[in-house]
Amino acid sequence: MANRWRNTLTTADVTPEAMFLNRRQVMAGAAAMGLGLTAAPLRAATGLEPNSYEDITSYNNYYEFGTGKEDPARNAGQLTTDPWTIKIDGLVEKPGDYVLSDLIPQMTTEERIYRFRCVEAWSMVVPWNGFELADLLDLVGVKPEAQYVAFETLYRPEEMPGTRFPVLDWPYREGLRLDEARHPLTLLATGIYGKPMPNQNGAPIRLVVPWKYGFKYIKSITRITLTDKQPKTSWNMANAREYGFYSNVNPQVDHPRWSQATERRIGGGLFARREPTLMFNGYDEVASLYEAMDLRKNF
Ligand SMILES: Nc1nc2c(c(=O)[nH]1)N[C@H]1C(S)=C(S)[C@@H](COP(=O)(O)O)O[C@H]1N2
Ligand SMILES: [Mo]
Repeated sequence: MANRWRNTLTTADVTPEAMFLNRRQVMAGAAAMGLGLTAAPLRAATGLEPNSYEDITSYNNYYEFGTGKEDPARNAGQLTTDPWTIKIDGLVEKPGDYVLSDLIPQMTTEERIYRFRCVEAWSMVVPWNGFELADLLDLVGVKPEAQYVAFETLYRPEEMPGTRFPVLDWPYREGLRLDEARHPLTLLATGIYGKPMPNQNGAPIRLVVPWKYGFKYIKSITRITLTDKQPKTSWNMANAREYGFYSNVNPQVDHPRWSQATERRIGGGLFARREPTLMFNGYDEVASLYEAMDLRKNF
């Protein structure tokens, strides 16, 4: 695609493991020269040092496995994720049940290190592995009448203890406008840190839309529907006043019950200073998608 988004960073640049090696090398050289150098400037230069694999896979939201942050890691292991098919239907040229293991080799997979901002005012940085949703949409052929993409999570009560409780109207549902879905930042992720997606993070495949709040990142996707109507979405159905369809990260539009101006970075320690939240989570390149819209009304 002509407008593929480019990420010049890989985890090799910024992982704690790489930092450790790098620091050792720098320190060895520095010691020889009698200088007290450390590798700290590398961290500052990127601003995107990923959270540890441990943080990313132990502090989760996945209500099908319980509403506590530790419930998904504890309960999602029982989910069967292989074989996995995704039904792609609605306004597409080639509808069908697509087997994930046949689909992935046809996609250009890569690593993307993105900021992640949950609507609950915490954040992480995650090195995702995945492919652009736009490439899948091109493969199945979107009909000209389509304006939105709707997504559904698997609903399998016997493996999902959290679905016994009517916290949300199962299955979990999400949606994007077609131009958002086609944006080169938007991914379908199949892994983290180069490893297959852990169940608690949405195995085997989940959405990543880095300029939106985390609840848009629907996990364990089994259905993708192209439609001409704005799809129903789980959190909006549960509480339309608190959770809008767009859910773009926006420090100027508070949640009715808390401020969105700042965030707490997971892994920063209990007394770490809160960081300012950035408009569109820092991904300014999406601003043109919303030029004609009042983002207070379309929150
Ligand atoms: N199916 C499903 N997808 C979901 C959720 C969920 O409860 N069920 N929680 C959402 C919320 S609120 C967030 S913050 C992110 C959390 O992703 P993570 O656990 O990988 O950090 O997943 C989103 N996707
Ligand atoms: Mo969230």
